[in-house]
Amino acid sequence: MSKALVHPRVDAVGEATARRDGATFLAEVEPRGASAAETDARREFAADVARDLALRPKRLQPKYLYDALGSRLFEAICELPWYRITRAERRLLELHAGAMTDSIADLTGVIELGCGSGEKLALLAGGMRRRARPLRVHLVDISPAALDLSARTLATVPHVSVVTHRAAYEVGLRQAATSPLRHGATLVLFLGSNIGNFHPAEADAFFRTVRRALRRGDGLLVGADLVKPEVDLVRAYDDPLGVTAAFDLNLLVRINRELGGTFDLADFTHEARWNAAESRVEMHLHCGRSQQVAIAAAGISVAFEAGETIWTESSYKYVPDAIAARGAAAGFACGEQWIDADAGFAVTLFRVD
Ligand code: AVJ
Repeated sequence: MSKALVHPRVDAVGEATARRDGATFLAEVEPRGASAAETDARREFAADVARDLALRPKRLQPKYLYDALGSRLFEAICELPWYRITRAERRLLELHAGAMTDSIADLTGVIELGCGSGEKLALLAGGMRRRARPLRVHLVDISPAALDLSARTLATVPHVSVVTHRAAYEVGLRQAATSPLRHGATLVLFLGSNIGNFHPAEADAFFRTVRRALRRGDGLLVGADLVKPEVDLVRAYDDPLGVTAAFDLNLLVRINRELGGTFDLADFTHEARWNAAESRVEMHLHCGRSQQVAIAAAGISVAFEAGETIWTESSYKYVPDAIAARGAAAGFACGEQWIDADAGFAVTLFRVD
């Protein structure tokens, strides 16, 4: 296949010009007083967008869905009657917090990866039956807003002290697990079916990374959404109120604002597809007519054909045994599983024996 077909159709001269403009644009849109970290983050966003829109199919990474508005829209999704993950998991934690934490003897530390609002952790801490010592909670998230909210929620829970790590999972996990203050056993939480965003090889790597960071007696609690009828899966990711569509399309709004993109929102529509062979729901942004879209800060101009899509997220759905098998493959002993059969959701406890 010729290279022109697998890359954005920009000729060499045009590309060089666009690059120079990109650098200029990046400097211009950078708010005055932006920190070095903010500038780096924007540069990385631009580089990721340029790389992923050159792939076939075109892609964008789901982590970029969560700017300030995207995070609010995600919170709204969690309240939708068709998106049952959050409520099902909350119910399981409310019912079984005692049993979930009892089986980790001398539990003194919790590390939550992707902390969200802190509400679930508060439920778990509040439901612990034997609390010999105060509980030290490490929150790991790349979003400062999520860390703030979580820390505030947990401030009201007695005997809990909070340490925040603004970092990617792996880095934050290492910081938290090697904390000199560490004594007793640690429980790592990976909730909300965030595991669903990982492709199979990434999920395996994730389990191995957590396993390496832990010691005998520690545990890992994973919440995962289960396979269910296709109509329910599709409605959960393409709701009748259009909130998920707004969440998905906001990624283009964000590119227009932060990177000087020229996406015309009227030409793109949100799509949710159940890919049974891969056991995942895919979100796509479908382009209705052929056009060229420029993204100044990324130094690119991208050709779209009518009917082409940008693949923005995968949410893998599990059967209970498949979750247990993933952990076992990484060297964990599978403890118990708590299942909400109605919503189709499982919380699984892994232990290091
Ligand atoms: C936060 C990744 C678990 O995949 O269900 C919700 C994100 N995307 N609706 C999921 C999401 C569309 C959510 N996770």
